[in-house]
Amino acid sequence: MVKTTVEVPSLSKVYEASFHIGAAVNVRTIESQKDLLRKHFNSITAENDMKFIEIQPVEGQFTFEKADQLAAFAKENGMKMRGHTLVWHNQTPEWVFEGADRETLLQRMKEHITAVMNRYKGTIFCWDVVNEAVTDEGPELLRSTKWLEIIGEDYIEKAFEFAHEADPDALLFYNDYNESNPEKREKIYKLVKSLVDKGVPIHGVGLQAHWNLVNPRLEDIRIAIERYASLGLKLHLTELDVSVFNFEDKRTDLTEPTHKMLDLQAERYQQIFQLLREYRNHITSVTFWGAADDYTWLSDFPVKGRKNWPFLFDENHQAKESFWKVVQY
Ligand code: HAH
Repeated sequence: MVKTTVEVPSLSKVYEASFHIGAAVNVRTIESQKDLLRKHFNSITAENDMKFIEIQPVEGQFTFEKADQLAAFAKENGMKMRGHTLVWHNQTPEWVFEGADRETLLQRMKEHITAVMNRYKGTIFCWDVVNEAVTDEGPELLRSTKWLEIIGEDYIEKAFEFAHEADPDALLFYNDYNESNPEKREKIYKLVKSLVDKGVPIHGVGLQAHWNLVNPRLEDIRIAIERYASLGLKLHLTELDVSVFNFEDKRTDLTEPTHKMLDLQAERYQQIFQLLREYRNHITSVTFWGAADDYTWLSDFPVKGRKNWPFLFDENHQAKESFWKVVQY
């Protein structure tokens, strides 16, 4: 039997007692996915529109228009909003680093953080203050970036201090991907622990959770959750998606997901959410990096133009098998 819309429960209501359910959005999807977002999600994150290059493309010229539209959408619909992101090596304009010594760059960092956080005070309850500062492999802990090169290792704690000064009520997160990989997990742990030990105002770890049908292993996800939770910080899944392509799957010709993919995805989502429910005392927010399969960044990453179907809702915003496995437990 075909399930009709009325019988579909609200995802965020089902999870109300456990954690917020979020979606990454942009100015197009708050229109095209409006009904779906309102029904199933009680939190949003700007996919791109609050990144440095979008908000301050030229020094001192703040372009808040798109970010404002997203913040207004959150307010109108009584949704929470996560802020993404203040200090990152990507999507940051060149001018930020041009001719900068340590003091100049710290000043530019502070001005940006203060302006952006002030504007969304009261709307945005938490910020990914620093994104992806840790290396994926090799002996170095910190990724080689202009922030590190020009300011030095304390650029991370400075970012958190500026953020805390700008909005003392905001929850401040360190956010990263490959967060469940054992080698990178220990690096992230080490970095965050050093911040906590120094008394830096940090309140949570964001696990991006860009996962696929088999990787990372469920057991590695569990260990990562326990490891980060042992620091006494809140955990958010900040960018969850489950790619239907495993690393070795090189097909580029699919116009729809195979039945096998969708079955495996449903089973995977079931296992993931069962695990997340187990850790609901630590995990307070679970955000998908999109809402439905009609729009996902994965259709351009890592293979440009290869369509992907990573969410609980299909291209027509209908509940997939994965959805039912997540809400029926
Ligand atoms: C995330 N990086 C970013 O946090 C987010 O801002 C962006 O929209 C999409 C994904 C994940 C990532 C990457 O950008 C490059 C390599 C690996 C992982």
